[in-house]
Amino acid sequence: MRLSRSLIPTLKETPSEAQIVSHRLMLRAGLVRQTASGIYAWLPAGWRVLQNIAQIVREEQDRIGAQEMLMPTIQSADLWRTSGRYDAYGPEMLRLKDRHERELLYGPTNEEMLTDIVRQTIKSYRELPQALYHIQWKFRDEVRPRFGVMRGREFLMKDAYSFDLDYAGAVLSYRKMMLSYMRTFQRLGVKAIPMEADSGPIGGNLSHEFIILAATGESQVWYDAAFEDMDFSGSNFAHTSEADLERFFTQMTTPYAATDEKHDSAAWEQVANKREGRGIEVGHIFYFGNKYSDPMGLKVAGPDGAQVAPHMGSYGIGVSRLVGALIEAFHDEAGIKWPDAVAPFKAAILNLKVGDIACDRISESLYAHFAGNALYDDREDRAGVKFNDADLMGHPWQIVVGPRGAAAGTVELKRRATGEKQELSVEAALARIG
Ligand code: P5A
Repeated sequence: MRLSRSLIPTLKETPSEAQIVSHRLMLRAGLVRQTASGIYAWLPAGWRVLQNIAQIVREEQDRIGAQEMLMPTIQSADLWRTSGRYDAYGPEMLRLKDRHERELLYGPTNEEMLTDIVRQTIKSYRELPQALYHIQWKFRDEVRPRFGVMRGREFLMKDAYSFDLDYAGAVLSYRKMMLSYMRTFQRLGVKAIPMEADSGPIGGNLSHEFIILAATGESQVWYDAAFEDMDFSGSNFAHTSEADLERFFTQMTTPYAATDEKHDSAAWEQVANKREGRGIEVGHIFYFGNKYSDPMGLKVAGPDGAQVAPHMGSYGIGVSRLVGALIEAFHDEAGIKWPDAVAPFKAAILNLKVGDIACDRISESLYAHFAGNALYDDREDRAGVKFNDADLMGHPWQIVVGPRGAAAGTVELKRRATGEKQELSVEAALARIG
């Protein structure tokens, strides 16, 4: 993208409505704009980040055999009456009426809808297990939308649903999903600790939240320092056997970790290396057995011919919340420091003298080289403005093309994460970026 023709409205001033750093930086870096309370438009750079995160989530869901689909945002109230949740869900649910006075709602989650689809399509235990997911907008009329996209009213969630014949199968599905989540967060460059959690309006009796540590997090967390030393990088869990999965699950759930809701002072006393802090909930998984299959009449023929209600679980990742959470984890005073895996652009090309033949030639050829994955700052602005904006936007690499270097065929390459700068030939710079 050429910055002179892009809608990336960076701001010099700190917007006064933003209380936390990620919200401030999202507005200042031109990633989002609020269009109504708790509702955001994703501008081009923000949308690219959101899609990059969604793609990593998608790949890790696919890796454990979950199937991607897409369900609508608008759902019928009658569907929710069949599970008993239409009234129970309360004022967080946005209720609508169509022109025929039929009651609809903007989906806060999709347990009912998928249970109904599976009820109509799956008849035998031979078709189980099934795991399905979609990445779709949700609406929850939060009392206090705040912190930008972290607690929005409309937000993007990856929600997956599993259907198994029995408890043992459902536990396996749950563990696979936990594994997939750990791999997802690992790829995003953050450490998310699974913590035992209450299941709230989703229901069930086995539930874990995935919490990223951050000073501005909404949850108070208590955890064992053992989590700080855990590292899954380099491990390949693609074909994990049942026994491996059990070992992994035990490893992830044995050290103490809890949020306010589940904190147990007696158990906490026993922890040798205590850590406390604030955290952001980026994912939440649930096993809830027959909570939906029973009332909604989802049954399949079991091996002995008897009709059985499948055991279900649901598994959420806050895709849009993760954009904020990642910025909380990766920033400095100057702006965002995107991890390579999610950055909107791999590199920024800073042409310090637009109109200079050598600067223009090198910048244009670099721009062509990145084939859309670079932001070319071709504005006729001062160098200082370009440096500040590039730091603010957080591209992993900055390639600075100035007249003196350009005449000699060199550029300055800056790594945003470390601040390290090098004067290199164009070829060497490209080789370094890889
Ligand atoms: C699991 C998938 C569910 O809804 N049903 C389908 C289950 N779980 S959850 O914990 O309520 O939500 C899953 C994740 O979505 C994110 N999230 C939000 N993100 C931004 N703004 C919000 N208002 C919001 N509410 C939930 C969280 O990351 C949560 O873990």
